Amino acid sequence: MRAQILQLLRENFGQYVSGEDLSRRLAVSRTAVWKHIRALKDEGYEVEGHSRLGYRLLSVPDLLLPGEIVPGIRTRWLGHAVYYCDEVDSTNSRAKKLAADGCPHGQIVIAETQTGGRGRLARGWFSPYARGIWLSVVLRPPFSPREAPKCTMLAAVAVNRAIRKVSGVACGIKWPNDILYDNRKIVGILTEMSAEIDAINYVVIGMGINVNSRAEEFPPELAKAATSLLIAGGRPVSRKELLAAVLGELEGLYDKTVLQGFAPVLEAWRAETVTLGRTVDVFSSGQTFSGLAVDIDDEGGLLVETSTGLERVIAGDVSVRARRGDK
Ligand code: BT5
Repeated sequence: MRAQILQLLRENFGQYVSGEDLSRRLAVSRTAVWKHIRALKDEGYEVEGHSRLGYRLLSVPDLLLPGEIVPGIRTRWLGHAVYYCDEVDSTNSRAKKLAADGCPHGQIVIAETQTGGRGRLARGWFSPYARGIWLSVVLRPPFSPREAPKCTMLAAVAVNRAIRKVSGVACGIKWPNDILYDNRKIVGILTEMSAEIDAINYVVIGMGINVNSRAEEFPPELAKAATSLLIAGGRPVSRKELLAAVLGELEGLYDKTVLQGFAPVLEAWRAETVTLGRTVDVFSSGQTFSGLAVDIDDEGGLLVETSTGLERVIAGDVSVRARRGDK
């Protein structure tokens, strides 16, 4: 009901729609209309009421409220079930609970801020209010559990494409789960899974995208390592548009992967990575070594040529050494 009222006000943006008209078209009492209007105002919609003329919408909040994002989502199945909250501990933790309770394939969880946003290995993720996209998607893929880590690569390619389309900012993917601009992190991805030996129950892909944070808003420990699309492109980016594009790209690439396997994802990943062909320092399972990142294998493992031979890295952190002339 609220969504329908909002839709009618939106269609007549800035113009009065009479309370009588709203109650007749939606077959509810004028008191019910008034209650929904009050709830919309509480959410941050600026609605002016006039005793004779009715209601008019003057501005919408810059939030990822379902009423704001649903009209822009053009997918077939991804993001049709939306769990939105103003604040949550972690969208990934919430998505895992929803998945365990049987939520549909394609469910998404979005929050304006996270109080306990997570990276890998219990690291934190800085998630300031309404400045980024803090998003988790629940998938129930037919892949074998061994293939699940490649969902991170799938998401990285999809997010990178969406960023380029919506903001024009060209970023690079760093193995295994970051998107960088100017060697600073703009996106982090965290894939978590519940599986039996031979089948996946669900995969939750969490994506943190720094969209409109200003440089001075990052905490000191991230000041040199993190950036946002606003800083990179020099202008604010619509979170709503970017979210819709991320979901569109993700759905397209996922559907293709179900039909064709991960080869197209790996190929796209290779074309968009900043890791291959570079000297890297690897920190993996308590080991540290350096070498030339030469390729990824079919499982998404990173192949690094060291002075003692070829090493295969399946998990860990990699830092890409700056080249002479890099900023
Ligand atoms: C990641 O881990 O990069 C995965 C981050 C995933 C975050 C999303 S947000 C929605 C969903 N819900 C969650 O709870 N998580 C996901 P990792 O590679 O381990 O990197 C973590 C490190 O990145 C931290 O230790 C910081 O150094 C750095 N970091 C933290 N917040 C950042 C930010 N906003 N931008 C850039 N770097 C950040």
